[in-house]
Amino acid sequence: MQSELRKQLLDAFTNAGESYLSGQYLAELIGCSRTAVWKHIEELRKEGFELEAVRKKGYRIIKTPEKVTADEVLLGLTTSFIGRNIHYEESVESTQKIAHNLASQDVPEGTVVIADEQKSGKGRMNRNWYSPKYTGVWMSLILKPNIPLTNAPQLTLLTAVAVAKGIEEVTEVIPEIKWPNDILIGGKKVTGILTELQAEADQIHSIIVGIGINVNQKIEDFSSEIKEKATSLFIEKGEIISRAALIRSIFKHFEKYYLLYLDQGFLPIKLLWESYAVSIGKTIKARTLTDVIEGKALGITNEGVLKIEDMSGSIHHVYSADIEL
Ligand code: BTX
Repeated sequence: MQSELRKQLLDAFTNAGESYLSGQYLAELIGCSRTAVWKHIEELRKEGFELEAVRKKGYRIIKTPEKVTADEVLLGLTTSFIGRNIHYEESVESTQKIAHNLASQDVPEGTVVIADEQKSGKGRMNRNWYSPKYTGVWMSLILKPNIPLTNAPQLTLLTAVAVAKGIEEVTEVIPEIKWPNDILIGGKKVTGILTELQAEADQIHSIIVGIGINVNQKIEDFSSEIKEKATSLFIEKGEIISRAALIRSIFKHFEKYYLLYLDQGFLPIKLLWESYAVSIGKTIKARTLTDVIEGKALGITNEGVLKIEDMSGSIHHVYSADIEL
């Protein structure tokens, strides 16, 4: 995890924008020696940040390394708790695994695990999630909401809205959400969300929300298995997208909607979710663990449960399923 000093230093550069900050000013602001400031600046340089140093003016950051390390994400982050505590690793099996371990060690809510590569990224029902190096956002967010266990799936829908807003803000491409956890562009999957729980009886200890976003992959980077159904932001927008900027935007929207949800419940999130929903009003096929239901998707309930009207007019409530449009 990042030291408090490093966080304060990056916050100072975030607030300074294009202005220079002197070593003396930074030392006083943070309450450390000028040597300590200098040491952190050298470490940022080693990580790939370019800092301009001008005599009598000080330092400013002129280029960032375009990775998704903690420093890269923290520079410009405006949240108060979502994503403030970042556990970054270049390559992992799955960020979910690490987040589960951290969650049981009582880390603060909003702690996030971010990796540049996952060697065995997980989808739902133990499916694989393809997570190649340096091209995507692979992260797991730890939440500790005081909500009933049965409401936990609502956080998948909330996450989908925050990710959709982040994608829209950073790329100007408007994605669609397919209930419950897919984000699509032009009918192809650009994001998957995996929500897992640590709970006892009816008490949630932690919710681990895994988010996988295809950002800078080219078409040829996808395996033949998923080529037809997957896309990336690069493919859709035609330019390289900053993964760190995308992560910061998602954190910003997530924190806003999460606080709204804790305060007012699911209803305001439902309305936001509906504005991105693609399946509503269409004939769909829902594969649950035990059943296949075909019919018209009527919408979601005030609790986030999908309602389908089958050919005979019966209404089904679907809590978890894979949807085919
Ligand atoms: P899902 O079960 O809805 O989707 C998995 C299916 O999606 C796979 O069976 C495959 O067909 C397809 N797929 C696999 N990889 C990709 C990809 N990169 N792009 C598009 N389609 C793909 C979705 O599960 C939940 C995914 C969560 C991933 C995050 S990443 C961070 C965290 N760590 C981790 O191990 N998982 C989560």
